Amino acid sequence: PKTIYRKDYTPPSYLVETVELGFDLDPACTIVASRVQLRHNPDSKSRDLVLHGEAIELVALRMNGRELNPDQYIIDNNILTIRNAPVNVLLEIETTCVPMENTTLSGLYTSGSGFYTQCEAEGFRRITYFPDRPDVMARYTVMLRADKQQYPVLLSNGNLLEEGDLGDGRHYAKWEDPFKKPSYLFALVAARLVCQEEKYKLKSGREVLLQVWVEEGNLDKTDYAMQSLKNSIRWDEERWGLELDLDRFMIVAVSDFNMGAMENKGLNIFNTKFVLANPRTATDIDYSGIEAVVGHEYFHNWTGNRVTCRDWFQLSLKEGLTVFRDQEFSADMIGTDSGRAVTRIDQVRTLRQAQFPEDAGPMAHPVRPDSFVEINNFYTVTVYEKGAEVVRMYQTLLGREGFRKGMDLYFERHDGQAVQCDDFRAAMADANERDLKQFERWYSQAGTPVVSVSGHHDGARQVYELTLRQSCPATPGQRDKKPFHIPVAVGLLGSDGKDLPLTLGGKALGTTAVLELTAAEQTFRFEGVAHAPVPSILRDFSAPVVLEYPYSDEELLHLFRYDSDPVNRWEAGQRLAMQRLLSLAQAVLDNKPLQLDDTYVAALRAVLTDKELDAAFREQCLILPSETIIAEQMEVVHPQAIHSARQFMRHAIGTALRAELLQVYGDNATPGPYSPDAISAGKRGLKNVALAYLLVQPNTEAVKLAGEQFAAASNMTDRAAALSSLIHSGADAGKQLDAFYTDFKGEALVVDKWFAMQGSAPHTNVAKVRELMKHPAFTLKNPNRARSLLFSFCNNNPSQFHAADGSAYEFWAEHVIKLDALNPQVAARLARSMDRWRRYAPALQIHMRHALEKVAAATPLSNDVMEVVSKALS
Ligand code: HT7
Ligand code: ZN
Repeated sequence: PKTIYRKDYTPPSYLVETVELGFDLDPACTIVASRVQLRHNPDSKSRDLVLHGEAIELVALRMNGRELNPDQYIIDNNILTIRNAPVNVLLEIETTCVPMENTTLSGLYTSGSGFYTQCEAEGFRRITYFPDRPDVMARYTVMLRADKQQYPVLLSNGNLLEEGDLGDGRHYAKWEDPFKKPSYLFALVAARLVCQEEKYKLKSGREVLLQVWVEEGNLDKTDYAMQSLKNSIRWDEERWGLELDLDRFMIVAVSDFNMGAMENKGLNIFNTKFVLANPRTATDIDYSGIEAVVGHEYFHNWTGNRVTCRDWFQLSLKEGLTVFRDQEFSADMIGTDSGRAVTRIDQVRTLRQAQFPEDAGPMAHPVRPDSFVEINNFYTVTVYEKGAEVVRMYQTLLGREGFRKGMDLYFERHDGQAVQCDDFRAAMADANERDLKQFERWYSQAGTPVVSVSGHHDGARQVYELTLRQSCPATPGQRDKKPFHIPVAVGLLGSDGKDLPLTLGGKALGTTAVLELTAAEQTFRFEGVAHAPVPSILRDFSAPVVLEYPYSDEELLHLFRYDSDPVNRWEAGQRLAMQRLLSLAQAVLDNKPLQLDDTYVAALRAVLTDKELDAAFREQCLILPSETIIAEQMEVVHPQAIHSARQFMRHAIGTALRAELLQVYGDNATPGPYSPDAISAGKRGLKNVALAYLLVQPNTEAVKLAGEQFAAASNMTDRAAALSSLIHSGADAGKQLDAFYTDFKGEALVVDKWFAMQGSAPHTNVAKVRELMKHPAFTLKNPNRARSLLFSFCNNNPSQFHAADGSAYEFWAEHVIKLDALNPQVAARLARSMDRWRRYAPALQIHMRHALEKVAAATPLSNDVMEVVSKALS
């Protein structure tokens, strides 16, 4: 497979002015007719007109009214080239495709009884021949024709121009998108759907029509998506001054979908998982996912659609920025400082759980990659989540106001354009008259920087010095790294736990100072510090780095008790836990007795029982670092030892704090009608974490409690948590599992939960997974279902996935290959479960290598999977 390099970018030889598309929709053979008006691009020297096309049949090709014979163009490797084309070109192209056989879910495909499209990143070429690249922006008019009975709803981007009957049982709808857009934002839907709709008044007074389209029977699950959409529209107006530019905005839910959702102009297409919710079927986490994803796709309308990417290497320009925007939206929707901190803690967890490992593994790449084989493999936590951290750092460095000025200038300069990450950085720098040259390294250098800090107190001079050193580990293709521009937010705590006022170079800085670390080593001198303080470093996780500081237990306990920055308060608890988890894992390996000290338990007890603290924050403090996060801290990973250590610690906590946990369990009931608001969700979260601690191992009292909660639950959060606790403890939950399935077998998203809970339970071995795969509800064809069992097992059940005999690796290889034949994008995601194989104990590595080699040798194999496994093996 061919590697594509960022440095090889050349402008398109032809630009497209208008596109008219006609679809005769038929699952077995859809005819696509396109009329494309092109013009030579003066920025290009080439007169070769290049069109992409994949998995489609060319029926006819006319240029400027004349049929082209096969000797007047070349089709090679999915590229159609017309050499030496005239300056003005009208192309008329007829192609066919087979939506019902399109299991890749890219391009035009069928799901259930409807047609749907997914064109990002390179799906439009699976619909028609076209210069399918994001820097070719055009105006689209679309005519849809289909059987009226089967496909009563016909949707595309923009505004509905007309609709009517064709007389032969078929009907049509004509749509026009007034905004020019890249082909990846094209969408159509033809299906039997119903919608919740509402007229909504923008701040300007203009009225817009909002619609949420779902399959019949799901209309009782659209309220939250609609509410989230309205909140998103209002928030974008209020926080950024950005208005919805269309008269109509539609969301469509589809159950077969590769990712979360897609921001097609005016016609967002969503995975049902991020639309459908009612208290009976959806958990608090589902509700907050819906809010975030509805927001995310809506915010793309400006950051992605109005201003788009020049090329796919710039993906983080839209994704990092839009994730940052959805994170801020979710935090603002909660509205309290403590709620905001809880959302931030979640973000830090995701970074450590997924992004740091990616940045240290074979697929490590900069936020703006330099090369790829398959672009679909680069919709990563690095591009999305680290990209969002990079955007957040601008805000930390420039302040909220400065950041807003930068955003305003970005839109002023680039509305309607396809641009680069550098253009965003330039807008931030220019709007604030700041030099952000060095900041570019966040885009160009992969790897997680390490910031090592040491502190020195000079009592005589009343000076406290912090010396910061930065380094960054080598990553594939990048050995030596230059220093980053890192904002490090710091506070100093006195012995009473209060923040000290900070003075640097005679300047008073309040109680949190943002230090700008730009050199390999820098020392900052705080003046007027009478006694040695405890430093609280990297407050609010001000940069995506690993912080090293030789904290003593006493210092961490002090921070865990007093830090005014809730993120660092939580962090101190995580460090205390991590130290213990690592020692316990070593003790397991050395066959030594396991013990948990009272000091730690007492610190946890204090947080658990502190009613001044929000329930959601207490819940976060109670959750121990995951097995994956612990593994990242070990030189050689022993998954069973990690699992035993963590289980031991959870059991010890559950036993020592039994009385307090029971009290908290009782205190945090949420009687009355279900509401997904942050306070209620926080209470449920704390209550259910308490239940999980009480039920680390089966015991009569806790099994009874969980059984009662399961039976009496009035919402899915409590029901699923009770069942999950039972299954994860190893208690006999057969009765509840059957009841759950029987009650919810008609709700696909709940059945996904049923599989996922079992897939991730530590008692589920590979034989059990194979058995579950024989269940009539299991299918590899639906990505949500495949993810629910296979991904849960391979990614969230480390002690079983890494079984000593390598049987689960074989299972993994077999299913990566099977999935690849259906859906390479999903297969490549599963392939990534093995990324960190070189860090495991040697005996496991042998099996892992063998499994990777088996996949690499499979034929045929998609570029998607080939890229992942070959990078893992190299
Ligand atoms: N921009 C969207 C990306 C996306 C996607 C990419 C590849 C294959 C399928 C896909 N579905 C959606 C989603 C987003 O970030 O908003
Ligand atoms: Zn996005």
